[in-house]
Amino acid sequence: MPEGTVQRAQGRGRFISFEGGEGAGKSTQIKKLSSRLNAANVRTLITREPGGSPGAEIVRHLVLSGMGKLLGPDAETLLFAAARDDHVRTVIQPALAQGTWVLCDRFADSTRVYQGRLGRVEPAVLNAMERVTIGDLKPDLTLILDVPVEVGLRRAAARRGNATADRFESEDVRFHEELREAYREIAVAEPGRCVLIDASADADAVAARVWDALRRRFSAASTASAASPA
Ligand code: T5A
Repeated sequence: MPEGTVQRAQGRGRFISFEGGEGAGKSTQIKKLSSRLNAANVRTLITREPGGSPGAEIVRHLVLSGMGKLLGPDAETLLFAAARDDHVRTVIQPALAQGTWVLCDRFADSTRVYQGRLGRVEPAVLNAMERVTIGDLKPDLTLILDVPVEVGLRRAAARRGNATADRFESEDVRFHEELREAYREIAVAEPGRCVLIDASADADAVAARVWDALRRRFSAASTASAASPA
C-alpha cells in the first residue's frame, strides 16, 4: 500500500500476531513488516512466543528442549501459559500502552492449535488459561501464514542446518498436516481477526500480501476512529 495511506499511530498501539506451521516464514515476514511500518513512522516491537521476556525465554528453553513433552500435554500447556503471562504483563501491554505496534511471532492461537488440537488438551483448560494470561487482550490482526507441509519443513530444515530438530519440528508429517488444517479452521471461524496468507511464494511476494492485509484492516477508511498503521 502506498505509505501515505497508512495513518500515524495514535494512542494505543496495534497488536499483530503471526501464526502458522514450522518454517512458514513468520520471522522473515515480521522483520519485513517492521521495516515497512518504521518507514511509515510507526514504532514497532518485534517479539515472540514462547519467550519475548527474560522469564518467558527461560520457559522457551524448557519446552523446546522437549522437557514439556515429558510432563504431558496439560503440564506443557501450563508452561506456555506461564511464559505468556510474563510476556503479556512485562512486554506486550506496556508497549501497546506507549503506542508501539507489537508484532508477535506466535500467540494464543499456537496454544489452541499445538496443545489443544494436537495435544488434545480440553477447551475448558485452554479457556481458563487464557482468562488468566491474556484476559481481554486479543490481537487486532492475526496473519496466518499458510504453506504446504513439505515446503514449511524444508524451509525449517534448511534454516536449521546441522542443528537438531526441536520438540515440535521433529513430529511426524501427519502432525503437521493436522496443524495446518487447524490454522485454516481458525481463519474461517474468526474472519474479523484473522487473515489467511498464501505464504508459498517468495518472501517479497508474501510481504506484499501481508501489507495488503494490513492496509485493508487498518486503512483510514476502515478504521476512522482507531489508531491505524499508519
Ligand atoms: N508453540 C508455541 C506451542 O506449542 N504452543 C504455544 O503456545 C507457542 C507460543 C516455537 C515452537 O513452540 C510451539 C510452536 C513451535 O513449534 P520456534 O523456534 O519459535 O518454535 O519456531 P517457529 O515459530 O515454528 O518458527 P520457525 O523459526 O520454524 O519458522 P518461521 O519463523 O515461520 O520461518 P522463518 O522466517 O524463520 O523462515 C524459515 C526459513 O525459510 C526461509 C527463511 O530464510 C528461513 O531460512 N524463508 C523462505 N524461503 C523461501 N520463500 C519464502 N517465502 C521464505 N520465507 C522464509
